[in-house]
Amino acid sequence: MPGETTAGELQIGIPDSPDPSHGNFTDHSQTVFVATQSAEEYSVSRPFLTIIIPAYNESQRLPDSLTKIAEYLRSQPFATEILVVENRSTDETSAVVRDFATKVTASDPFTLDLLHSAPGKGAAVKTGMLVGNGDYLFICDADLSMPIEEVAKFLPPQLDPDGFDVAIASREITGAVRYNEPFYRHLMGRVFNHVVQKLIVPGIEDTQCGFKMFTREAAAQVFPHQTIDGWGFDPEILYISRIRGLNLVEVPINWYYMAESRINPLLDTINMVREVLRIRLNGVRGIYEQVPRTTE
Ligand SMILES: Nc1nc2c(ncn2[C@@H]2O[C@H](COP(=O)(O)OP(=O)(O)O)[C@@H](O)[C@H]2O)c(=O)[nH]1
Ligand SMILES: [Mg+2]
Repeated sequence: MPGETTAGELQIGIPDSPDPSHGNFTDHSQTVFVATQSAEEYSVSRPFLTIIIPAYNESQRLPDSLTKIAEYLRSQPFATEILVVENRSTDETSAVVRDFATKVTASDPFTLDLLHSAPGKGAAVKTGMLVGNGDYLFICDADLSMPIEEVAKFLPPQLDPDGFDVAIASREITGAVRYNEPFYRHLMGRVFNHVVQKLIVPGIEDTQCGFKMFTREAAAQVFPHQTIDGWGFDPEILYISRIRGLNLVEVPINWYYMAESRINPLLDTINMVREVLRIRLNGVRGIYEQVPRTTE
C-alpha cells in the first residue's frame, strides 16, 4: 500500500512518530570495509557515504536507478547507506523500495532504508540529512540525471577533504555539459538563478541541480535551520551554508535532461520565487542565527 509504514521504516516530520530509531532491512553489522581515502575503518552500520534519494511517485524510475547505484557501490571500497525518502506517493514507490531491499545481501557494501517524511522534496531531503550516519551525505535525484559514477567527483580523494564543507553539482560552470534539455527549461532556470543570485546567494550559477554533498559536520550545521519544505529548499540550504561560513565548492557535471518531471515549470517557479523572498526575509530577521524551533 502506498504510504504504509512497516517495521524498519521511519516516519519523520509526521506527528506522533512512533519509533525514532533508524531501522535497517538487513543486518550488515558484521561487514567491514576500508575506505581508501584514509586508514579509518567503515562498516555499513557506520558508513562513509549516505545517499539520500527524495522520491515522490518514483515507482517507474527507481528500479533502474537503484540497480545502477547498487552496481556502482559494489565496485567501491567504502560502505554506504542509501536512504529513499518518500512521502504519500500514490503509486508503488514504497513497495518498489521494499522489494529492492529484499535483494540486498550481507555481502553488499550498502544498506537500503525507506523513510517517510512530511510532504515536499525539501522536507524529504531534510529528513534524510538529519537521520544519515555517513561522513559524507549526498542528495541524489531519483532519475539519476547525473550518472552515479560522478559522485566520486564530490568525495575525497578527488576533492580535498580539508577544502570543502559543501560541494554542489553545477550545470553552468566550465566543464559542465547539459544533454537534451529543452530551451525553455534552461531559460526558466537561468531567470530563476538571476533572482536567486540577486537576492540570496550571489556567485552561485546553479543552485537547483539535484546532486549535492555535505560533510557530516556541515549537514549538522545547516539542516536543523532549514524551513522550506518545497522546491525552494536548495537556495535556502546554500544561503544557510554561507551564513555559517562553510566552504562551498561547485563541481561541473554531465547532466542528462529527463523528460519526466514532478515540477510544474510555471506554478512551481512562481512559488519558488516566493520562497526565495521568504528566505531573504528570514535572513534579514536573523532567523537562521537562532536556535531552530524543531530538529525534526
Ligand atoms: N519525497 C519527495 N520527493 C520529491 C517531491 N517532489 C519531487 N521529489 C523528488 O525530487 C527529485 C527531483 O524531481 P524531478 O521530478 O526529477 O524534478 P526535475 O529534475 O527538477 O525536473 C526526484 O527524485 C523526485 O522524486 C516530494 O514532494 N516529495
Ligand atoms: Mg529530474
